[in-house]
Amino acid sequence: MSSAEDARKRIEELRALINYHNYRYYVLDSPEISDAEYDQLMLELKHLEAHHPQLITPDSPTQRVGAAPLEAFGVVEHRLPLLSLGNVFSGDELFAWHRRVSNLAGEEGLDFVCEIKLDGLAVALTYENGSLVIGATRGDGYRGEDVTLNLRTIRSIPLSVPRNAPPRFEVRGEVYLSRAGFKRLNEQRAREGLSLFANPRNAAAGSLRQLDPRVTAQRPLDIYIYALGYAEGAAVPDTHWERLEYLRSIGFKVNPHNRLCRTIGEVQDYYREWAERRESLPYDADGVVVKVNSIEMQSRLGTVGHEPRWAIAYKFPATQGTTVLKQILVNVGRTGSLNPYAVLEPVSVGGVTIKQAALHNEEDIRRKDIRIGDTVIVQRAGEVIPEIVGPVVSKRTGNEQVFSMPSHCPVCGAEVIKPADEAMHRCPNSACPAQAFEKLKHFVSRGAMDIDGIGEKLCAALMETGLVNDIADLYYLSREQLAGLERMGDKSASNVIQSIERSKSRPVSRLIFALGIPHVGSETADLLASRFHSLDRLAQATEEELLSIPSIGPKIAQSIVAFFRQEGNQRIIRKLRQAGVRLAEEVPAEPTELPLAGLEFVLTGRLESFTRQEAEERIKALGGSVGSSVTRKTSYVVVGKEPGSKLDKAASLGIRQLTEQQFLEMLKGSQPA
Ligand code: JCF
Repeated sequence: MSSAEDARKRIEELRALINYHNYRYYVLDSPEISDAEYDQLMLELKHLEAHHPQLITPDSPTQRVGAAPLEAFGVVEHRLPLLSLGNVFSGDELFAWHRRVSNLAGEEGLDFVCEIKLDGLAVALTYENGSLVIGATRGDGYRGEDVTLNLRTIRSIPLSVPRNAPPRFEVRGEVYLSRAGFKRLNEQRAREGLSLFANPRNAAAGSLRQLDPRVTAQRPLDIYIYALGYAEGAAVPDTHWERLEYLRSIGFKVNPHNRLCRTIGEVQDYYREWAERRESLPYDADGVVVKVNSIEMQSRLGTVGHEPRWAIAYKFPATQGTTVLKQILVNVGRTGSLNPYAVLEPVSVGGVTIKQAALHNEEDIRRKDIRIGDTVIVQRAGEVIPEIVGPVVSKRTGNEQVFSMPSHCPVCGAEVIKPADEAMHRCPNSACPAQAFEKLKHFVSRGAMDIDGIGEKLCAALMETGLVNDIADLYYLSREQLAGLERMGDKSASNVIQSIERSKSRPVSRLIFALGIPHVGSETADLLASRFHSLDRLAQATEEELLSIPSIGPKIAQSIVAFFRQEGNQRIIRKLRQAGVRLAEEVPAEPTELPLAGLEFVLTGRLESFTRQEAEERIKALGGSVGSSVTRKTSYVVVGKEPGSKLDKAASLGIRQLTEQQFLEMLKGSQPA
């Protein structure tokens, strides 16, 4: 056999292998080989094709990207029009559609195929003799744009299909971007200073309509095939459901969540299920598509205008709406962060009226170019606070105002600071009433001290009446004082007093979290409690000591030290102690848990990083002990400048010696080499 013949064979083998692994990875989402092994196959194929260019075919997996940019897209006449769908928005409308269809269909029992409706854009793919030849957008339904070169870059679109596929056929599908892909793309664009896409749909459309296929190839586009358009030269199944199964069997990516439903009740169930679970999908879905299953019945029902009678889109409640941004106000958070939010002209989105939306921080507002007076797109998802997607720039009048953060705290008037390494502006005044209020709310909340019966309203009343100025004041309230508040009966006052009383014995981890130390969340609080077992020990911890705890970095360590150094916080802790709030765990600290437990140190000579007393304190805080003379029990001798006779003694007994540097390392938690 000639070497050219060998090459041809190997090329075919490699193409089949690569196509198979492509399919495992991009269609089934279930790869069988590593990326490196895949790359190796691809490399070998590219190498062989480079030496035998006459063997390169358009459906080779090496040929997905490679074409030069186009001047413009060509026009593709669709052989069968690409239809759009009529919409229904309620169960009643769905049932009305079902009645119409059933009346036209006569006595026959109909079944239905339900699909997730993706928010992307429709395309038609034509295959001839096993190869993808044309890919086109929907356009006006009759004539679309030829985006073949771009569609070829989508890895879940097969460039070739098995030999048993019809000689000529067309499939339809929805090209989309996952939410994660969209986020990545926009983050990259933000880094490069480019304008952002408003949503995954726009991003997918923009990506597919690129004249340069190399740009499209960089975008994480994907596709689900939702129908067979036509097929020539081979028999195909006569129900929509079986056709989808068939398309899946010849390598197309078909949505696994499709369902065959026997009754309209089952259709309704499918809709309810996915309306509930839509957020769990990795892509945006805007409804479900319901189709009559029988193809014969589909043609009998026919179309009206662009819309088939035999299919309907049952839309999910909207998640986006547009409205006017009236004002940007600023809230002061628990740690003094200035949180901007939008005051909106009330708008109903998916049945919920939205009046406010989160704006995160100044940088975010600037990046999205949101201005006061703008018409904006608002978005709501599940239970989370509504967000502003971006402005509708075409609606600008020129009277919109660029927002900037206030230079002074809107509550206490202190001058605002903006740490360079943080996104948020801050009010640095820890006595700011806004901070006190947020701290109080946090302190009593479920995950913190969990004081039943004290909610936001009572917190506000307690502060307004001056009964409570800081969290510790809670423990000095009397039943009479509480009962004297508006809308507070004797009974509720007693209940609140009881809840406050009960909260005194919460675990120390809860208390640490409840104090609201910046950057200390509940997990960090647990960690600190298991390490120190007492608020006093935590309060005495140095930054180095805290840093020696795995998963505590400089930001948290600094924040803790700064918190306990503040006079105001020390006073609050004294008041808590006085009131009988539990500040220490009953279980004594296990000595073996501390890094220097059981080790005795002897210091000799002068240390540069700290005084002798500081060094001794540090050793003790980590569970070690300090001896005054070197004995056989001494674990380490720390040798400073101008050491004394202790060094000689250590040498004669063979005791380990540490330089100051090694000692410092050890305090940080690592053993000396
Ligand atoms: O996922 C979609 N957006 C989608 C659109 C799914 C379908 O089954 C469709 C469609 C548009 C028209 N079917 C038709 C007939």
